[in-house]
Amino acid sequence: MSENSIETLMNEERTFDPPEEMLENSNITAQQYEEACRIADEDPEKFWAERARELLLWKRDFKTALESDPEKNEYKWFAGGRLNASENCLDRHLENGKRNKAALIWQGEPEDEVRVFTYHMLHRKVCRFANVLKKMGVSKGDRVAIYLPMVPELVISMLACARIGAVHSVIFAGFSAVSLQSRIIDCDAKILIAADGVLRGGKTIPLKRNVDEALFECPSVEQVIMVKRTGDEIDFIEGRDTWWQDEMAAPDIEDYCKPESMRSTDPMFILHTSGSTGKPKGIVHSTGGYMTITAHTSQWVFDLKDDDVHWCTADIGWITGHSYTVYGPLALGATTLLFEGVPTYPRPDRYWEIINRYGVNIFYTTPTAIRSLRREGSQWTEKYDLSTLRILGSVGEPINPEVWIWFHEHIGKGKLPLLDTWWQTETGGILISPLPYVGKLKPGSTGHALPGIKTAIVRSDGSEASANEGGHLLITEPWPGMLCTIHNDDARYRRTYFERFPGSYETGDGARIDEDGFHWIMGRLDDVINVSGHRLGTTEIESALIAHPDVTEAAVVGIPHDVKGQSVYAYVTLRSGLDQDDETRTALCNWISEKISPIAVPEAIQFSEGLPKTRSGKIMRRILRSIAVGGTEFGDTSTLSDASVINDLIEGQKVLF
Ligand code: 6R9
Repeated sequence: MSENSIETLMNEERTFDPPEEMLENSNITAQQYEEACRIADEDPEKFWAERARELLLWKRDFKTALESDPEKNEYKWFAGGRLNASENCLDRHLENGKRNKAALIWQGEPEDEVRVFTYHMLHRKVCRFANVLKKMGVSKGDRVAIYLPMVPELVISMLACARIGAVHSVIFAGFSAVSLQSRIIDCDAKILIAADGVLRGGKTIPLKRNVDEALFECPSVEQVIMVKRTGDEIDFIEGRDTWWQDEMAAPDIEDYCKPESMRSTDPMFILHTSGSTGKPKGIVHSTGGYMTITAHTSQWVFDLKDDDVHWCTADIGWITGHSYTVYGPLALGATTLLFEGVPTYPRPDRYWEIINRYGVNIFYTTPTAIRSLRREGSQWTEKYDLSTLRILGSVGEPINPEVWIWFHEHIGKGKLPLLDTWWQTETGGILISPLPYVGKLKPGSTGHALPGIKTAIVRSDGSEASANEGGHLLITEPWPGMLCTIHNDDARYRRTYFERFPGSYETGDGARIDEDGFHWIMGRLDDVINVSGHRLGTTEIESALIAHPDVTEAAVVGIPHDVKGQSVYAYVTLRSGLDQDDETRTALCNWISEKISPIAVPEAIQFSEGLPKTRSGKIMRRILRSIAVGGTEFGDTSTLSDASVINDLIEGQKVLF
């Protein structure tokens, strides 16, 4: 069978209608949606220009929506326009009646630690911290690295950078010293903002050691501003380190800082991608395009109203937290919730307790979190009244239909729209997603591309795939919020995203579009397994395994096979207390044969208690592939959230063969 016919065997047929009673008050009705699609088709630039003007405060209007140079793959959004992201998220709300409403609710890991900032309070803190940065000599265009846990100072630091036009580069606090160092060096940061430690699952994890180790070889960093979180003893390096609270309390720091007038095309931040493959890329986003896509999608996809409490559980060290904890909700003047802890501590009801406590309206999370909570059982969800919820969202990896159904049934009570949103660090905001009150939902599908976003599925030779045929997912027209480049590596930017399929942006994901125009993401293309010429998406097999009542988590990889080219190797986590024996293996093989096809039946099933995941919850298949073939070299494992699972997996593999 030719390489071009990526086959997909997933045939999910259940559909769910949007709740009609909500339609009336929604930000976008079915009719408005049709109209938006029409305008966006006829004149996409006009569509985006209208959205940008409607959603943002421009200090100077832009001349053109898009200036493009396809030769260089340069796409400049809203050129000539001037704005400031922090002013858009804060100042303008002070004058429109929101001064005293909650902008940010922070729930610390300890249940009694809560801090609430009104727009007035957040504005004042951001201005003061912006003045601290200025006093340290930070100016427009300088890079500031931020290595903080999920505390309010993280949000304040980002907005303060945006206020003075400094480019922030947030580095996830779970990263090791090595990852921290390579990211700081890559962006050449002048200042580092860090904390003494992190509270996680009832423990404290030291951070300052990583800082000192990383800064051994980061000559660009002049000062380190330290936030006190755990209070643990740290080595304080006089002259280089200073305390956040001392800097903020200094008598010469004023309460107001004028927002810098930024060009729409000026870089706003750098964020390194998760590093599941190769050297991390410093994705650069520009101000006007990025702010437009985050505000736009918050308003349309999440139907966000300014009296909503919006909770995105993703860490801010990841793009989802940037766009949907910080910039999107604050640009629209809503209340955003920031949670420091983990879903299962002190009990597996933590998420549901928080939703109940703060009356959360929109809840956006990851399949990994939902899978782990599903594993704990639905009894935890039943303890709380979750009736304030209006919209549920999922992001980051394919959500298996069974997990979707569980989330929809137990949290959405069988009626709330559950939106599976597809996007990437590079895209800035959501590009493919259902809208909550428009059209049907299909569990496991990310729905249609949003108005103004054009997608295509192509075969390896660039020809368009037919309906339901899997292939490369491309975005064929530029959109606001698309990355401007890879920091310091324009050539890699062009090579990675535009070389293989000229004229389009290559996402690196495999997908198919069904006869109704719904997108089904099959996972990264490097996760596709080719068994006897049949291309099987890892997701499909994993979804089928997870649909088995005994299984809570599964990951599959391809391993070389003499006859079939590749065969399927499955890692399976069973519900607690079940027998990890050959009988269960046979049952699972029969199940796969029945649910997908005999082609997809795993050659080997290894039972495992945990899987290697990045901090953002993505399974590192590279490591699983290596373990499956008896390998012991795993390359860079610094992005793993828990490296100890590797040894257990190696032992498990040895027993199997
Ligand atoms: C936002 C974010 C991007 C990659 C992307 C894809 C996977 C994201 C998904 C999804 C299936 C979804 N991905 N959303 N896969 N369904 N709804 O996750 O950004 O960390 O850059 O990852 O995540 O493979 O290419 P990022």
